[in-house]
Amino acid sequence: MLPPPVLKQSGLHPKPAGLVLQYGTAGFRTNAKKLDHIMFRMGLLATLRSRKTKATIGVMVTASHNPEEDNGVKLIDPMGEMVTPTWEGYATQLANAEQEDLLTALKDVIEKEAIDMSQEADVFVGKDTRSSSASLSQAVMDGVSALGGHSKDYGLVTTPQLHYMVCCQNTKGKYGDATVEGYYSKLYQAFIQLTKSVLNRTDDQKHLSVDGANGIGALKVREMEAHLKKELQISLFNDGSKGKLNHQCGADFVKVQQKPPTGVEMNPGERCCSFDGDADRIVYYFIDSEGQFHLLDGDKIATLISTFLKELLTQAGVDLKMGAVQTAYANGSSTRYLEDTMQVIVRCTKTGVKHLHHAAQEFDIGVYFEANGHGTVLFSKAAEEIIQHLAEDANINDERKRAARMLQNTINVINQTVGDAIADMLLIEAILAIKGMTIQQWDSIYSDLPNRQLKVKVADRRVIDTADAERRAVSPAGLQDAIDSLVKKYRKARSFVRPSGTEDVVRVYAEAETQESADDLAHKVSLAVYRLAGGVGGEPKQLL
Ligand code: 16G
Ligand code: MG
Repeated sequence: MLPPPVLKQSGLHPKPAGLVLQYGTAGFRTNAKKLDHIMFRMGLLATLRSRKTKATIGVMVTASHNPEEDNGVKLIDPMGEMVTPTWEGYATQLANAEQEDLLTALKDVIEKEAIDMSQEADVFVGKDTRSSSASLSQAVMDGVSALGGHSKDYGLVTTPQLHYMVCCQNTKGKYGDATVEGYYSKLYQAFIQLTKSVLNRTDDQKHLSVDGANGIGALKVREMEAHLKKELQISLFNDGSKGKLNHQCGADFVKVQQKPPTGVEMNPGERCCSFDGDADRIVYYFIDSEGQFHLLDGDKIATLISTFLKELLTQAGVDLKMGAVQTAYANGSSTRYLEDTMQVIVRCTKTGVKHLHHAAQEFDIGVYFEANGHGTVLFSKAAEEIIQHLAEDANINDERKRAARMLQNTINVINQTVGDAIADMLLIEAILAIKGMTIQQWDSIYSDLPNRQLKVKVADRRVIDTADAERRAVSPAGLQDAIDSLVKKYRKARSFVRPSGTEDVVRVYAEAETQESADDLAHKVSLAVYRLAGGVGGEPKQLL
Protein backbone atom coordinates (compact mmCIF):
# COMPACT_ATOMS: atom_id res chain seq x y z
CA MET A 1 0.00 0.00 0.00
CA LEU A 2 2.86 2.42 0.75
CA PRO A 3 5.07 3.42 -2.17
CA PRO A 4 8.57 1.84 -1.94
CA PRO A 5 10.48 5.19 -1.76
CA VAL A 6 9.17 5.79 1.77
CA LEU A 7 11.45 3.29 3.41
CA LYS A 8 14.51 4.25 1.37
CA GLN A 9 13.95 7.98 1.76
CA SER A 10 13.22 7.80 5.46
CA GLY A 11 16.62 6.15 5.86
CA LEU A 12 18.11 9.42 4.58
CA HIS A 13 16.35 11.31 7.38
CA PRO A 14 16.93 8.96 10.31
CA LYS A 15 15.49 9.56 13.74
CA PRO A 16 18.02 9.67 16.58
CA ALA A 17 17.03 6.65 18.69
CA GLY A 18 15.19 7.53 21.89
CA LEU A 19 14.50 11.17 21.00
CA VAL A 20 10.95 12.12 22.05
CA LEU A 21 9.32 15.39 20.95
CA GLN A 22 5.74 16.65 21.30
CA TYR A 23 3.63 18.63 18.85
CA GLY A 24 3.33 21.58 21.25
CA THR A 25 0.98 24.56 21.34
CA ALA A 26 2.12 25.63 17.88
CA GLY A 27 3.98 22.69 16.39
CA PHE A 28 7.36 21.09 17.07
CA ARG A 29 10.04 23.46 18.27
CA THR A 30 13.57 22.68 19.43
CA ASN A 31 17.22 22.94 18.44
CA ALA A 32 17.40 22.71 14.64
CA LYS A 33 19.90 19.83 14.79
CA LYS A 34 17.20 17.53 16.17
CA LEU A 35 14.62 18.23 13.51
CA ASP A 36 15.60 16.67 10.18
CA HIS A 37 13.56 13.47 10.70
CA ILE A 38 10.66 15.49 12.09
CA MET A 39 10.52 17.60 8.94
CA PHE A 40 10.63 14.55 6.65
CA ARG A 41 7.85 12.94 8.64
CA MET A 42 5.74 16.09 8.66
CA GLY A 43 6.07 16.03 4.86
CA LEU A 44 4.65 12.49 4.97
CA LEU A 45 1.86 13.52 7.33
CA ALA A 46 0.92 16.64 5.35
CA THR A 47 0.60 14.42 2.27
CA LEU A 48 -1.79 12.13 4.12
CA ARG A 49 -3.74 15.11 5.46
CA SER A 50 -4.01 16.46 1.91
CA ARG A 51 -5.40 13.13 0.66
CA LYS A 52 -7.81 12.97 3.57
CA THR A 53 -9.16 16.49 3.09
CA LYS A 54 -8.82 16.43 -0.72
CA ALA A 55 -7.26 19.88 -0.36
CA THR A 56 -3.90 21.63 -0.23
CA ILE A 57 -2.11 21.56 3.15
CA GLY A 58 0.63 23.93 4.34
CA VAL A 59 3.86 23.22 6.16
CA MET A 60 5.76 26.17 7.62
CA VAL A 61 9.34 25.77 8.79
CA THR A 62 9.94 28.28 11.58
CA ALA A 63 10.55 28.60 15.31
CA SER A 64 8.95 32.03 15.52
CA HIS A 65 10.43 34.07 18.40
CA ASN A 66 12.84 31.35 19.57
CA PRO A 67 16.60 31.85 19.20
CA GLU A 68 18.21 31.49 15.76
CA GLU A 69 19.64 28.04 16.55
CA ASP A 70 16.16 26.57 17.10
CA ASN A 71 13.70 25.67 14.43
CA GLY A 72 10.25 24.19 14.21
CA VAL A 73 7.32 23.24 12.02
CA LYS A 74 3.63 24.11 11.91
CA LEU A 75 0.97 22.31 9.84
CA ILE A 76 -1.77 24.36 8.16
CA ASP A 77 -5.25 22.99 7.42
CA PRO A 78 -7.25 23.72 4.24
CA MET A 79 -8.92 27.00 5.24
CA GLY A 80 -5.59 28.32 6.51
CA GLU A 81 -6.27 27.41 10.12
CA MET A 82 -4.05 25.41 12.48
CA VAL A 83 -4.18 21.65 11.95
CA THR A 84 -6.98 19.90 13.85
CA PRO A 85 -6.11 18.37 17.29
CA THR A 86 -6.51 14.68 16.25
CA TRP A 87 -3.83 15.22 13.64
CA GLU A 88 -1.57 16.94 16.16
CA GLY A 89 -1.76 13.59 17.93
CA TYR A 90 -0.76 11.73 14.74
CA ALA A 91 2.09 14.21 14.29
CA THR A 92 3.45 13.30 17.72
CA GLN A 93 3.06 9.56 17.03
CA LEU A 94 4.88 9.77 13.69
CA ALA A 95 7.58 12.01 15.11
CA ASN A 96 8.39 9.60 17.91
CA ALA A 97 8.17 6.27 16.04
CA GLU A 98 11.61 4.64 16.03
CA GLN A 99 13.07 4.18 12.55
CA GLU A 100 11.95 0.55 12.20
CA ASP A 101 8.40 1.37 13.34
CA LEU A 102 7.78 4.27 10.98
CA LEU A 103 5.91 2.29 8.33
CA THR A 104 3.61 0.76 10.94
CA ALA A 105 2.93 4.23 12.39
CA LEU A 106 2.11 5.55 8.91
CA LYS A 107 -0.16 2.61 8.11
CA ASP A 108 -1.92 3.19 11.39
CA VAL A 109 -2.87 6.76 10.39
CA ILE A 110 -3.89 5.61 6.90
CA GLU A 111 -6.19 2.94 8.35
CA LYS A 112 -7.68 5.04 11.13
CA GLU A 113 -8.51 7.84 8.73
CA ALA A 114 -9.44 5.49 5.85
CA ILE A 115 -7.18 7.43 3.47
CA ASP A 116 -7.43 6.73 -0.22
CA MET A 117 -3.80 6.54 -1.29
CA SER A 118 -4.66 6.98 -4.97
CA GLN A 119 -5.91 10.51 -4.23
CA GLU A 120 -3.80 13.50 -5.41
CA ALA A 121 -1.89 15.32 -2.68
CA ASP A 122 -0.64 18.90 -2.64
CA VAL A 123 1.49 20.57 -0.01
CA PHE A 124 2.62 24.21 0.15
CA VAL A 125 5.93 24.71 1.94
CA GLY A 126 7.36 27.92 3.38
CA LYS A 127 10.34 28.83 5.54
CA ASP A 128 11.70 31.64 7.68
CA THR A 129 15.20 33.17 7.48
CA ARG A 130 16.97 30.81 9.91
CA SER A 131 20.14 29.30 8.45
CA SER A 132 18.77 25.81 9.15
CA SER A 133 15.47 26.45 7.36
CA ALA A 134 16.68 25.68 3.82
CA SER A 135 17.71 22.08 4.46
CA LEU A 136 14.81 21.47 6.82
CA SER A 137 12.23 22.62 4.29
CA GLN A 138 13.94 20.36 1.73
CA ALA A 139 13.41 17.49 4.18
CA VAL A 140 9.67 18.34 4.27
CA MET A 141 9.55 18.21 0.47
CA ASP A 142 11.42 14.88 0.46
CA GLY A 143 8.69 13.53 2.72
CA VAL A 144 5.97 14.77 0.39
CA SER A 145 7.55 13.22 -2.68
CA ALA A 146 8.31 9.94 -0.89
CA LEU A 147 4.54 9.44 -0.52
CA GLY A 148 3.83 10.52 -4.09
CA GLY A 149 2.54 14.01 -3.25
CA HIS A 150 3.35 17.30 -5.02
CA SER A 151 4.93 20.13 -3.13
CA LYS A 152 5.11 23.79 -4.02
CA ASP A 153 8.00 25.66 -2.46
CA TYR A 154 7.11 29.26 -1.54
CA GLY A 155 10.61 29.77 -0.18
CA LEU A 156 10.98 32.65 2.26
CA VAL A 157 7.54 33.73 3.48
CA THR A 158 6.03 34.81 6.78
CA THR A 159 3.88 32.24 8.59
CA PRO A 160 0.66 34.22 7.91
CA GLN A 161 1.56 34.51 4.23
CA LEU A 162 1.68 30.72 3.95
CA HIS A 163 -1.66 30.42 5.79
CA TYR A 164 -3.07 32.91 3.30
CA MET A 165 -1.72 30.93 0.27
CA VAL A 166 -3.31 27.72 1.52
CA CYS A 167 -6.68 29.44 2.00
CA CYS A 168 -6.53 31.12 -1.43
CA GLN A 169 -5.71 27.83 -3.11
CA ASN A 170 -8.52 25.90 -1.44
CA THR A 171 -11.12 28.60 -2.04
CA LYS A 172 -10.10 28.69 -5.71
CA GLY A 173 -8.98 32.29 -5.55
CA LYS A 174 -12.03 33.65 -3.67
CA TYR A 175 -9.82 34.72 -0.79
CA GLY A 176 -7.21 36.18 -3.15
CA ASP A 177 -4.39 35.02 -5.43
CA ALA A 178 -2.15 32.35 -3.97
CA THR A 179 1.00 34.33 -4.70
CA VAL A 180 3.11 36.70 -2.62
CA GLU A 181 2.25 39.44 -5.12
CA GLY A 182 -1.45 38.59 -4.71
CA TYR A 183 -1.11 38.94 -0.96
CA TYR A 184 0.54 42.36 -1.22
CA SER A 185 -1.93 43.66 -3.73
CA LYS A 186 -4.97 42.57 -1.70
CA LEU A 187 -3.60 44.20 1.44
CA TYR A 188 -2.25 47.43 0.04
CA GLN A 189 -5.29 48.11 -2.10
CA ALA A 190 -7.51 47.79 0.95
CA PHE A 191 -5.13 49.99 2.93
CA ILE A 192 -5.06 52.69 0.25
CA GLN A 193 -8.87 52.59 0.02
CA LEU A 194 -9.17 52.98 3.78
CA THR A 195 -6.78 55.90 4.05
CA LYS A 196 -7.45 57.75 0.79
CA SER A 197 -10.18 59.93 2.23
CA VAL A 198 -7.98 61.12 5.09
CA LEU A 199 -6.63 64.46 3.96
CA ASN A 200 -3.78 66.63 5.16
CA ARG A 201 -1.80 64.05 7.01
CA THR A 202 1.69 65.24 7.74
CA ASP A 203 4.78 63.13 7.08
CA ASP A 204 5.13 62.71 10.83
CA GLN A 205 1.68 61.19 11.04
CA LYS A 206 2.48 58.84 8.16
CA HIS A 207 5.72 57.70 9.71
CA LEU A 208 6.19 54.36 11.47
CA SER A 209 9.35 52.70 12.77
CA VAL A 210 9.31 48.93 12.35
CA ASP A 211 11.54 46.48 14.21
CA GLY A 212 11.72 43.45 11.92
CA ALA A 213 13.35 41.24 14.61
CA ASN A 214 16.08 40.51 12.03
CA GLY A 215 13.68 38.03 10.48
CA ILE A 216 11.38 37.27 7.60
CA GLY A 217 8.97 40.11 8.45
CA ALA A 218 11.68 42.65 7.67
CA LEU A 219 12.24 41.16 4.21
CA LYS A 220 8.54 41.21 3.47
CA VAL A 221 8.00 44.77 4.68
CA ARG A 222 10.80 45.81 2.31
CA GLU A 223 9.07 44.07 -0.58
CA MET A 224 5.73 45.65 0.21
CA GLU A 225 6.91 49.16 1.02
CA ALA A 226 6.92 50.50 -2.54
CA HIS A 227 3.24 49.61 -2.99
CA LEU A 228 2.14 51.74 -0.08
CA LYS A 229 2.55 54.85 -2.18
CA LYS A 230 3.95 56.90 0.65
CA GLU A 231 0.67 56.65 2.57
CA LEU A 232 2.79 54.86 5.12
CA GLN A 233 6.43 55.86 5.48
CA ILE A 234 8.33 53.08 7.12
CA SER A 235 11.76 53.23 8.74
CA LEU A 236 12.84 49.64 8.98
CA PHE A 237 15.22 48.57 11.77
CA ASN A 238 16.64 45.16 12.60
CA ASP A 239 16.26 44.15 8.98
CA GLY A 240 18.60 41.17 9.27
CA SER A 241 21.54 42.83 7.54
CA LYS A 242 23.69 42.70 10.68
CA GLY A 243 21.83 41.70 13.85
CA LYS A 244 20.86 38.24 15.01
CA LEU A 245 17.31 36.92 14.70
CA ASN A 246 15.14 37.79 17.75
CA HIS A 247 18.23 38.79 19.72
CA GLN A 248 17.28 41.69 22.01
CA CYS A 249 14.61 42.66 19.56
CA GLY A 250 11.26 41.56 18.21
CA ALA A 251 7.74 41.49 19.67
CA ASP A 252 8.40 38.82 22.29
CA PHE A 253 11.45 40.61 23.68
CA VAL A 254 9.61 43.93 23.88
CA LYS A 255 6.51 42.43 25.50
CA VAL A 256 8.31 40.27 28.06
CA GLN A 257 11.03 42.78 28.95
CA GLN A 258 8.67 45.76 28.73
CA LYS A 259 11.42 47.78 27.13
CA PRO A 260 12.46 48.97 23.65
CA PRO A 261 14.42 46.65 21.36
CA THR A 262 18.03 47.41 20.61
CA GLY A 263 18.80 48.73 17.15
CA VAL A 264 15.78 51.05 16.83
CA GLU A 265 16.17 54.83 16.81
CA MET A 266 13.30 56.24 18.85
CA ASN A 267 12.25 59.84 19.28
CA PRO A 268 9.71 60.93 21.90
CA GLY A 269 6.12 60.39 20.80
CA GLU A 270 7.01 58.45 17.63
CA ARG A 271 5.08 55.31 16.75
CA CYS A 272 7.13 52.12 16.73
CA CYS A 273 6.17 48.49 16.33
CA SER A 274 7.94 45.14 16.59
CA PHE A 275 7.24 41.89 14.72
CA ASP A 276 8.29 38.47 15.96
CA GLY A 277 10.57 36.08 14.06
CA ASP A 278 7.87 34.75 11.70
CA ALA A 279 5.74 37.91 11.64
CA ASP A 280 2.56 36.53 13.17
CA ARG A 281 2.72 38.88 16.17
CA ILE A 282 2.97 42.62 16.57
CA VAL A 283 3.19 45.07 19.47
CA TYR A 284 3.36 48.88 19.37
CA TYR A 285 5.18 51.25 21.73
CA PHE A 286 6.58 54.73 22.16
CA ILE A 287 8.74 56.77 24.50
CA ASP A 288 7.14 59.86 26.03
CA SER A 289 8.82 63.23 26.54
CA GLU A 290 10.07 62.10 29.98
CA GLY A 291 11.77 59.08 28.42
CA GLN A 292 9.19 56.69 29.84
CA PHE A 293 8.46 53.57 27.75
CA HIS A 294 4.81 52.77 26.91
CA LEU A 295 3.80 49.39 25.50
CA LEU A 296 0.62 48.91 23.46
CA ASP A 297 0.19 45.15 23.42
CA GLY A 298 -2.40 42.78 21.95
CA ASP A 299 -5.04 43.99 24.42
CA LYS A 300 -4.64 47.62 23.37
CA ILE A 301 -4.70 46.54 19.72
CA ALA A 302 -7.91 44.54 20.29
CA THR A 303 -9.52 47.54 21.97
CA LEU A 304 -8.57 49.91 19.16
CA ILE A 305 -9.87 47.56 16.48
CA SER A 306 -13.07 46.73 18.41
CA THR A 307 -13.85 50.43 18.96
CA PHE A 308 -13.32 51.15 15.27
CA LEU A 309 -15.51 48.27 14.14
CA LYS A 310 -18.27 49.06 16.60
CA GLU A 311 -18.41 52.67 15.40
CA LEU A 312 -18.55 51.55 11.77
CA LEU A 313 -21.35 49.08 12.52
CA THR A 314 -23.35 51.84 14.16
CA GLN A 315 -22.71 54.24 11.29
CA ALA A 316 -23.60 51.57 8.74
CA GLY A 317 -26.75 50.77 10.69
CA VAL A 318 -26.17 47.03 10.75
CA ASP A 319 -26.86 44.80 13.68
CA LEU A 320 -24.09 42.20 13.83
CA LYS A 321 -22.99 40.34 16.93
CA MET A 322 -19.45 41.39 17.76
CA GLY A 323 -17.32 39.76 20.41
CA ALA A 324 -13.78 39.97 21.70
CA VAL A 325 -11.78 36.89 22.66
CA GLN A 326 -8.90 37.06 25.13
CA THR A 327 -6.92 34.75 27.39
CA ALA A 328 -6.29 34.98 31.13
CA TYR A 329 -3.21 37.10 30.30
CA ALA A 330 -5.38 39.97 29.08
CA ASN A 331 -4.91 42.96 31.33
CA GLY A 332 -7.91 43.34 33.66
CA SER A 333 -8.32 46.96 32.56
CA SER A 334 -8.77 45.91 28.95
CA THR A 335 -11.48 43.40 29.84
CA ARG A 336 -13.27 45.96 31.99
CA TYR A 337 -13.05 48.58 29.27
CA LEU A 338 -14.38 46.25 26.58
CA GLU A 339 -17.25 44.96 28.71
CA ASP A 340 -18.28 48.03 30.68
CA THR A 341 -17.46 50.98 28.47
CA MET A 342 -17.79 49.46 25.03
CA GLN A 343 -20.47 46.92 25.90
CA VAL A 344 -18.73 44.23 23.85
CA ILE A 345 -19.14 40.56 24.75
CA VAL A 346 -15.80 39.21 25.99
CA ARG A 347 -14.84 35.52 26.02
CA CYS A 348 -11.79 34.05 27.70
CA THR A 349 -10.09 30.92 26.34
CA LYS A 350 -7.02 28.86 27.06
CA THR A 351 -3.68 30.17 25.78
CA GLY A 352 -2.84 29.29 22.16
CA VAL A 353 -4.10 30.75 18.94
CA LYS A 354 -6.25 27.80 17.95
CA HIS A 355 -8.43 28.22 21.05
CA LEU A 356 -9.00 31.92 20.45
CA HIS A 357 -9.61 31.41 16.75
CA HIS A 358 -12.24 28.79 17.48
CA ALA A 359 -14.05 30.96 20.03
CA ALA A 360 -14.02 33.96 17.66
CA GLN A 361 -15.87 31.91 15.05
CA GLU A 362 -18.94 31.99 17.33
CA PHE A 363 -19.58 35.65 16.51
CA ASP A 364 -20.59 37.53 13.37
CA ILE A 365 -17.43 39.53 13.99
CA GLY A 366 -14.90 38.03 16.38
CA VAL A 367 -11.88 40.10 17.39
CA TYR A 368 -9.27 37.90 19.02
CA PHE A 369 -5.90 38.88 20.43
CA GLU A 370 -3.46 37.40 22.88
CA ALA A 371 -1.76 39.99 25.06
CA ASN A 372 1.51 38.98 23.36
CA GLY A 373 0.31 40.51 20.08
CA HIS A 374 -1.00 37.55 18.13
CA GLY A 375 -4.47 38.15 16.79
CA THR A 376 -6.87 38.97 14.00
CA VAL A 377 -10.54 39.55 13.24
CA LEU A 378 -12.91 36.91 11.87
CA PHE A 379 -16.03 37.82 9.89
CA SER A 380 -18.70 35.18 9.40
CA LYS A 381 -19.82 34.50 5.84
CA ALA A 382 -23.22 35.98 6.66
CA ALA A 383 -21.61 39.14 8.06
CA GLU A 384 -19.49 39.55 4.93
CA GLU A 385 -22.56 39.20 2.74
CA ILE A 386 -24.61 41.72 4.72
CA ILE A 387 -21.75 44.22 4.53
CA GLN A 388 -21.29 43.66 0.82
CA HIS A 389 -24.99 44.13 0.04
CA LEU A 390 -25.03 47.32 2.03
CA ALA A 391 -21.97 48.69 0.27
CA GLU A 392 -23.74 48.08 -3.05
CA ASP A 393 -27.17 49.29 -1.97
CA ALA A 394 -28.27 52.32 -4.01
CA ASN A 395 -30.95 53.27 -1.50
CA ILE A 396 -28.90 54.14 1.56
CA ASN A 397 -27.44 57.46 2.58
CA ASP A 398 -23.80 58.42 2.11
CA GLU A 399 -22.82 57.97 5.74
CA ARG A 400 -24.08 54.39 5.83
CA LYS A 401 -22.50 53.62 2.47
CA ARG A 402 -19.14 55.06 3.52
CA ALA A 403 -19.17 52.97 6.70
CA ALA A 404 -20.13 49.82 4.78
CA ARG A 405 -17.26 50.38 2.34
CA MET A 406 -14.85 50.89 5.18
CA LEU A 407 -16.01 47.63 6.71
CA GLN A 408 -15.41 45.94 3.35
CA ASN A 409 -11.89 47.31 3.16
CA THR A 410 -11.25 46.28 6.74
CA ILE A 411 -12.24 42.74 5.79
CA ASN A 412 -9.76 42.86 2.91
CA VAL A 413 -6.82 44.33 4.82
CA ILE A 414 -7.04 41.78 7.62
CA ASN A 415 -5.70 38.24 7.31
CA GLN A 416 -8.54 36.12 8.63
CA THR A 417 -6.59 32.87 8.52
CA VAL A 418 -4.28 33.74 11.43
CA GLY A 419 -2.68 36.68 13.28
CA ASP A 420 -0.51 38.59 10.80
CA ALA A 421 1.91 41.35 11.84
CA ILE A 422 1.87 43.03 8.41
CA ALA A 423 -1.92 42.96 8.01
CA ASP A 424 -2.50 44.04 11.61
CA MET A 425 0.02 46.88 11.19
CA LEU A 426 -1.82 48.16 8.10
CA LEU A 427 -5.18 48.00 9.86
CA ILE A 428 -3.86 49.80 12.95
CA GLU A 429 -2.18 52.48 10.82
CA ALA A 430 -5.40 52.97 8.85
CA ILE A 431 -7.49 53.26 12.03
CA LEU A 432 -5.13 55.81 13.59
CA ALA A 433 -5.16 57.82 10.36
CA ILE A 434 -8.96 57.72 10.00
CA LYS A 435 -9.53 58.64 13.63
CA GLY A 436 -6.76 61.23 13.55
CA MET A 437 -5.36 59.65 16.67
CA THR A 438 -1.82 59.79 18.01
CA ILE A 439 -0.24 56.80 19.72
CA GLN A 440 -0.51 58.67 23.05
CA GLN A 441 -4.24 59.12 22.56
CA TRP A 442 -4.61 55.46 21.70
CA ASP A 443 -2.59 54.53 24.80
CA SER A 444 -4.78 56.63 27.04
CA ILE A 445 -8.05 54.85 26.10
CA TYR A 446 -7.49 52.92 29.33
CA SER A 447 -4.56 52.41 31.72
CA ASP A 448 -3.09 48.95 32.10
CA LEU A 449 -3.01 47.52 35.59
CA PRO A 450 0.60 46.94 36.65
CA ASN A 451 1.47 43.28 36.16
CA ARG A 452 4.28 40.78 36.45
CA GLN A 453 5.01 37.43 34.83
CA LEU A 454 7.38 34.94 36.45
CA LYS A 455 8.46 31.37 35.79
CA VAL A 456 8.93 28.59 38.35
CA LYS A 457 10.87 25.39 37.71
CA VAL A 458 9.18 22.26 39.05
CA ALA A 459 10.03 18.55 38.74
CA ASP A 460 6.97 17.84 36.59
CA ARG A 461 4.79 20.71 35.43
CA ARG A 462 1.96 18.32 34.57
CA VAL A 463 1.04 18.19 38.28
CA ILE A 464 -0.65 21.53 37.65
CA ASP A 465 -4.07 21.11 36.14
CA THR A 466 -6.20 24.15 35.36
CA ALA A 467 -9.87 24.89 34.71
CA ASP A 468 -11.98 27.89 33.73
CA ALA A 469 -9.72 28.91 30.81
CA GLU A 470 -6.59 28.47 32.95
CA ARG A 471 -7.83 30.94 35.56
CA ARG A 472 -8.05 28.35 38.33
CA ALA A 473 -5.67 25.57 39.35
CA VAL A 474 -7.59 22.41 40.24
CA SER A 475 -4.44 20.50 41.21
CA PRO A 476 -2.23 20.18 43.20
CA ALA A 477 -4.51 20.34 46.22
CA GLY A 478 -4.33 23.58 48.15
CA LEU A 479 -2.65 25.67 45.45
CA GLN A 480 -5.76 27.58 44.36
CA ASP A 481 -6.73 28.25 48.00
CA ALA A 482 -3.25 29.63 48.60
CA ILE A 483 -3.52 31.88 45.52
CA ASP A 484 -7.00 33.06 46.56
CA SER A 485 -5.88 34.08 50.03
CA LEU A 486 -2.81 35.91 48.66
CA VAL A 487 -4.87 37.79 46.06
CA LYS A 488 -7.24 39.04 48.80
CA LYS A 489 -4.39 40.99 50.39
CA TYR A 490 -3.98 43.39 47.45
CA ARG A 491 -6.23 45.90 45.77
CA LYS A 492 -7.51 45.21 42.23
CA ALA A 493 -5.48 42.02 42.27
CA ARG A 494 -5.68 38.86 40.19
CA SER A 495 -3.28 35.98 39.76
CA PHE A 496 -3.16 32.58 38.05
CA VAL A 497 -0.63 29.87 37.25
CA ARG A 498 -0.40 27.45 34.32
CA PRO A 499 2.09 24.96 32.93
CA SER A 500 3.79 26.39 29.82
CA GLY A 501 3.05 24.68 26.52
CA THR A 502 6.41 25.62 25.03
CA GLU A 503 8.95 25.56 27.89
CA ASP A 504 9.56 23.27 30.86
CA VAL A 505 8.30 25.77 33.45
CA VAL A 506 5.18 26.88 35.32
CA ARG A 507 4.12 30.41 34.43
CA VAL A 508 2.85 32.82 37.06
CA TYR A 509 0.83 35.94 36.26
CA ALA A 510 -0.17 38.64 38.75
CA GLU A 511 -1.69 42.08 38.41
CA ALA A 512 -2.60 44.65 41.04
CA GLU A 513 -3.15 48.32 41.64
CA THR A 514 0.56 49.15 41.95
CA GLN A 515 3.71 47.65 40.48
CA GLU A 516 5.02 46.85 43.97
CA SER A 517 1.86 44.90 44.75
CA ALA A 518 1.94 43.06 41.42
CA ASP A 519 5.62 42.14 41.95
CA ASP A 520 5.01 41.08 45.52
CA LEU A 521 1.95 39.02 44.67
CA ALA A 522 3.73 37.32 41.74
CA HIS A 523 6.61 36.44 44.03
CA LYS A 524 4.36 35.04 46.78
CA VAL A 525 2.37 32.98 44.28
CA SER A 526 5.67 31.67 42.85
CA LEU A 527 6.62 30.52 46.34
CA ALA A 528 3.26 28.76 46.71
CA VAL A 529 3.85 26.98 43.38
CA TYR A 530 7.37 26.05 44.45
CA ARG A 531 6.17 24.60 47.75
CA LEU A 532 2.97 22.91 46.61
CA ALA A 533 3.86 21.78 43.08
CA GLY A 534 7.32 20.28 43.56
CA GLY A 535 9.69 23.19 42.91
CA VAL A 536 13.28 22.39 41.96
CA GLY A 537 16.44 24.47 42.31
CA GLY A 538 16.45 27.35 44.78
CA GLU A 539 13.29 29.02 46.11
CA PRO A 540 12.04 31.87 43.89
CA LYS A 541 13.65 35.12 45.02
CA GLN A 542 11.94 38.43 45.70
CA LEU A 543 12.29 40.80 42.73
CA LEU A 544 14.67 43.65 43.41
C1 16G B 1 2.68 29.57 21.31
C2 16G B 1 1.35 30.03 20.79
C3 16G B 1 0.96 31.34 21.43
C4 16G B 1 0.98 31.23 22.93
C5 16G B 1 2.31 30.71 23.40
C6 16G B 1 2.23 30.40 24.89
C7 16G B 1 0.41 29.79 18.55
C8 16G B 1 0.59 30.08 17.09
N1 16G B 1 1.38 30.23 19.35
O1 16G B 1 3.70 30.43 20.91
O2 16G B 1 -0.33 31.64 20.98
O3 16G B 1 0.75 32.47 23.52
O4 16G B 1 2.61 29.51 22.73
O5 16G B 1 3.41 29.87 25.33
O6 16G B 1 -0.55 29.16 18.97
P1 16G B 1 3.53 29.20 26.76
O7 16G B 1 2.56 28.03 26.79
O8 16G B 1 4.95 28.80 26.88
O9 16G B 1 3.15 30.24 27.76
MG1 MG C 1 5.35 33.80 15.78
